[in-house]
Amino acid sequence: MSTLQDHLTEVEGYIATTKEEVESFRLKYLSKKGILADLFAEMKNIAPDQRKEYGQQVNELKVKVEEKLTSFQSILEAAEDVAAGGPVDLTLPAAPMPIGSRHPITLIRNRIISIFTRIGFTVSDGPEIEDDWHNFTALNFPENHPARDMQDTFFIEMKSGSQSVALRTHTSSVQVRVMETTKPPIRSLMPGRVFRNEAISARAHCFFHQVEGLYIDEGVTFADMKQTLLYFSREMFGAETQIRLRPSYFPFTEPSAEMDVTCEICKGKGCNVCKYTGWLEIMGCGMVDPNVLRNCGIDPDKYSGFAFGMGIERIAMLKYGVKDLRLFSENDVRFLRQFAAE
Ligand code: 2U9
Repeated sequence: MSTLQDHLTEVEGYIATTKEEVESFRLKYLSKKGILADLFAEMKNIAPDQRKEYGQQVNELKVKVEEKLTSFQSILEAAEDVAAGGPVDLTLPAAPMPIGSRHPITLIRNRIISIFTRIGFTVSDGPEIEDDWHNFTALNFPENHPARDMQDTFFIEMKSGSQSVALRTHTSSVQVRVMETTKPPIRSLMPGRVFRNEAISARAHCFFHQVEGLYIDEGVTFADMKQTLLYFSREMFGAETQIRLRPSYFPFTEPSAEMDVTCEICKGKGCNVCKYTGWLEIMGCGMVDPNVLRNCGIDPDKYSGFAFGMGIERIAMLKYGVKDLRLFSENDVRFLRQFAAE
């Protein structure tokens, strides 16, 4: 069932291009059996102490609907006059430009960036087409090692027959470039699109978006990583959020872990989003492997660091309750418009 906020979002983003559309919008909201009539009738079921606030919100919606109607009616009438060769009223306001909304992936990416830039992280960018060194070898994926199969890669056919150019499978390749060119301390985030050769379904796609982070300095420890990720989780999912780390394996970090946060929806009690575990897995992390530091020209005896990586789609699905990954890349405006209020 749509909430009052859903209706407000719809009305604010509404655009009509014909008189018929204006009329059906009017009927939908203002007719005897329209949405506003239903919302006013609902008043009797609202608790007395909340009735005043509810009434104000419904009235606010009604005013917005009426404003939209008046504006589109006058614009479309003026357009008809012009089309019929009538006089042009130059004092009329210009037709409103339809304003789009930010994509949910952009919204989540910007939130992640803002949380980490507040504690001194910068943002780095790099190419989507990568060479074998930056995507695999520098990251401690040995030649012909099964670890390379963990990330089904799209290789690019080169005229030379070389198999060493591919679409990046993670943004870690950007981290390698940063490490090769920057003397520590390094505190940087790498947001970007990555590619994996997977069949498209509700839960997998051949491209998705990641944000990775890297912190390298003298004396950086696992405890620094835990505290940084706890800070991130509480900013992202709420001040009461708890985290837990489970041992894992990545070629580029040692030790490695997967990080879970307490489920924001059921507050850890168990619900169908967290599959009744109370926990949601949101990222991988670990201490940068000394081999990786060495490969990038950083002395592992002097410096240490931690890294983490998360899929933006996964976080967006959890935060917005989206059940199908494909919605993020289909550009259906009915889906995208729902994020207009953010
Ligand atoms: C360097 C060294 C270490 C980045 C990391 C992960 C763990 C991780 C996955 C999360 C979900 C990818 O989008 S996902 O499928 N990532 O679990 N990423 S540590 O570690 C780095 C990166 C760069 C030089």
